[in-house]
Amino acid sequence: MNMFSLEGRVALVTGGSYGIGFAIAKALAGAGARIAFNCRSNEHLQQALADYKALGIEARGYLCDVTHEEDVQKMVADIRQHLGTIDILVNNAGIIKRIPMHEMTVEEYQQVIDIDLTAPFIVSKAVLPGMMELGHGKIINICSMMSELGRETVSAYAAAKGGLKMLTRNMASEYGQYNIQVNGIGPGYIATPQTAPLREPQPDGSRHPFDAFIVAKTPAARWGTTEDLEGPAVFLASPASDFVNGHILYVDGGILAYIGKQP
Ligand code: NAP
Ligand code: GCO
Repeated sequence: MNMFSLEGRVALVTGGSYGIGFAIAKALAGAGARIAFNCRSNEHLQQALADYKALGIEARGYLCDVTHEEDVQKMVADIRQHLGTIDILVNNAGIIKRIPMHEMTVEEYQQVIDIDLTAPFIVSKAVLPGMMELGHGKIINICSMMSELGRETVSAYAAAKGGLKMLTRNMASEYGQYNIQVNGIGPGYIATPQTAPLREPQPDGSRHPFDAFIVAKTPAARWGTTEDLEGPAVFLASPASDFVNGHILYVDGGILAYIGKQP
């Protein structure tokens, strides 16, 4: 089982202050990795540091917007100085804007693209030289159902996550020769702050229609939890996946395999 060990490894999880990123960082720490994470809000940062500490994890946190290349490079250099060269990068930080495309401004569209697609390029570009020096590395890009499917109001997000799927495959193609594996995790619908608006009860107390829709569309007949992503993340971050490259691992309870229940 030591093929799943991350002892001696240094992991950076972007957007690791809560939600999916926090769960993945917790799992990587549980497998032995030293953890660095970043976010934009000092309030989130301080709360996350306390939350990690409560789990016995001495995480190193950074206030850093992943779209700011200079800040990202400074963060990577500081991690190298205090924890060591980054072995594992999880490009998790992301946002969504749910706006009908004909009503979405170019600025709103661009902000989603900047964070969800360009930032994984920026952060990966900052960590790849160190991984090439090490002679190994793991990059995990957090994709989405929207890497494969569309739906109303999420045009920018789907464009970004579709692009992230191909960025993942291209990075895998370009850096496999350096023993760097680049894969994606495609979560299904996971209960986090990002999807809270899709689950909250209606003003009259009734169930959110999207909540019922997703449960019906999922063979597992439930929303995913952040814990559902922990094992897949450890697998793709560990030597157990050294010959897995360019793969998007969908952790979706079967949504992509299922046509849906007859009404
Ligand atoms: P979330 O609850 O909204 O958390 C997002 C995290 O990213 C927060 O820590 C946030 O902290 C950070 N962040 C956002 N923009 C950032 C930026 N520019 N620079 C640095 N940090 C930033 O989201 P989530 O549900 O955990 O999702 C995490 C990732 O999984 C995203 O890429 C999302 O697209 C993807 N995903 C989510 C689901 C789902 O159902 N929840 C499914 C598939 C994929 P600050 O606001 O403090 O910066
Ligand atoms: C939405 C949801 C989804 C999830 C996730 C699904 O509005 O449809 O936010 O996009 O976040 O990406 O995999």
